[in-house]
Amino acid sequence: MLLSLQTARAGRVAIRHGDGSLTYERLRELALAHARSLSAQGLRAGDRVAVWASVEPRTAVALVANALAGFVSVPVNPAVGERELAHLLVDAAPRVLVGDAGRALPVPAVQVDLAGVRRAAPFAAPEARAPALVLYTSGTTGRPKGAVLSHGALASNLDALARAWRWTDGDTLVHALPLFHVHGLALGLFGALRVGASLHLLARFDPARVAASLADAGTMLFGVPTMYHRLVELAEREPAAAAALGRARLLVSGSAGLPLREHRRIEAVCGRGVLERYGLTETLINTAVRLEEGPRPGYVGAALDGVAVRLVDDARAPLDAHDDATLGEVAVRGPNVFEGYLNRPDATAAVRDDAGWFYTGDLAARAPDGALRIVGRRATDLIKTGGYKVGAGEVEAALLEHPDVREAAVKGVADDDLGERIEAWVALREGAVATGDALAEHVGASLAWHKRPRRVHVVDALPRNAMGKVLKAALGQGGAR
Ligand code: MLC
Ligand code: AMP
Repeated sequence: MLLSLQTARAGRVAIRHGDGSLTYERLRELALAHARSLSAQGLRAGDRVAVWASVEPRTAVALVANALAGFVSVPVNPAVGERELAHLLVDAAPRVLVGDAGRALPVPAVQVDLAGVRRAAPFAAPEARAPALVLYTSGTTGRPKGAVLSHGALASNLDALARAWRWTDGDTLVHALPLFHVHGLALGLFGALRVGASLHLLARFDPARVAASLADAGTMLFGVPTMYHRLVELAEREPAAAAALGRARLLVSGSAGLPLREHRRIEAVCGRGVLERYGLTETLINTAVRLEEGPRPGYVGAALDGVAVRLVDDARAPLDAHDDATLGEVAVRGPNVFEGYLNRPDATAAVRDDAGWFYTGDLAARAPDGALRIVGRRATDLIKTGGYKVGAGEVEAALLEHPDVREAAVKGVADDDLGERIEAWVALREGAVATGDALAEHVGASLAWHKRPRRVHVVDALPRNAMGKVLKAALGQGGAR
């Protein structure tokens, strides 16, 4: 069972948010009551339920309710754009949407009742292979795909992480991540609740608030590199923030590589290093630096218990090298690997072979002890910005939908804060007057806010080779305004 919520000590706080908190008992009671109300509306285990993933306790109740009852959660980014939301609702076809989307949608809306005190009967535990989550993730082109993750994948992965980090019910996790991706939802929310820890759910990431929460009772922090970058900038100015970071038992970074420079700055300012772990939406977490090892800047650790990791060449043949130099694509097999993409057997077959190996697209070297060093990825059209994966093709398609745009090309540009920042180059139609800012807004409204280009360069024409293919490497190399 993914979440039982019954093993925590009496009175233990599961979730603290603002001035309020929910104990484990109360969370279970509210979640069971909510799940029973969905059953009364005819929902059955295996049915999909969209959850408007605003960061607040009622979202946690909805997600926990689905996990307890076997309904499949499809979390929705509250900053989702219209085009992306329409695609998700058609593709996932949820029976209901839980939460307040603030607009009329072609799916019945249901609210979580936080006031009721009704005892509701528990549900039979879902099977290990039963789907628990559908998480939407971008590819290089096309619309986002729904990765289906099972109860067993989540449970086994969280147990392996708990062992790697000695994560226990004595911990308090400071949580400032979105609740619609693996990092904040699977690891942060479900992970904390599975081990019986407390979760301090912050409404949004703000470095000062994170530091205050660590200074208060937090023992561990999960963050993306952009968050650590902003935290170290604060800690270098404010000794109290540095002390708060230093007090934490465990600082973990993932979703993108934490640059060596930031590792060193953090250790220098607070005397504590950051452990990295490496994962994907489709595989959950594959490798992690263990607590006993201590920080290991540049490395994401060795395979988690139960997970098989190998490096393969371009023909997907395994490479034996453990020399920290030979590069191969990371392939993964184990109970953590997803069930496939919803409605997309073609896309699933492209990334997972018949023997169950999942091909990540990430390039890495392997040290003699098995620790991986991620050095890049195969597809340059995949951008990681602030820890979010964004396909260049998806942003280009959104730009091309704007009536003023004739051609568009998008790429990631190195950025100290975001890792990569999305930039776009567009040529306008005859007589069109759209500004770069207006086009960026258009993408934000159509897709999700984090997918908007931070800068749109309006140019006369895109650089192309003799075959007519856009030369992305040449973008921004002069000529572009
Ligand atoms: C938001 N804003 C809007 C808006 N939506 N303004 C106008 N219109 C809209 N529709 C506002 C916000 O309120 C905010 O304002 C401002 O825009 C900036 O928003 P942003 O640019 O999106 O945020 P930013 O500061 O750049 O965010 C940095 C960040 C964020 C680190 C907080 O990138 C983040 O949360 N990243 C986490 C990504 C993640 O969880 N990845 C995991 C993927 S799973 P104001 O005024 O409030 O600042 C995975 C597997 C694994 O990768 O291994 O984990
Ligand atoms: P997503 O599809 O959003 O789940 O992103 C998964 C991708 O994030 C992986 O394929 C990696 O490229 C990247 N990633 C996650 N964790 C790390 C890490 N610790 N170091 C480098 N890249 C990472």
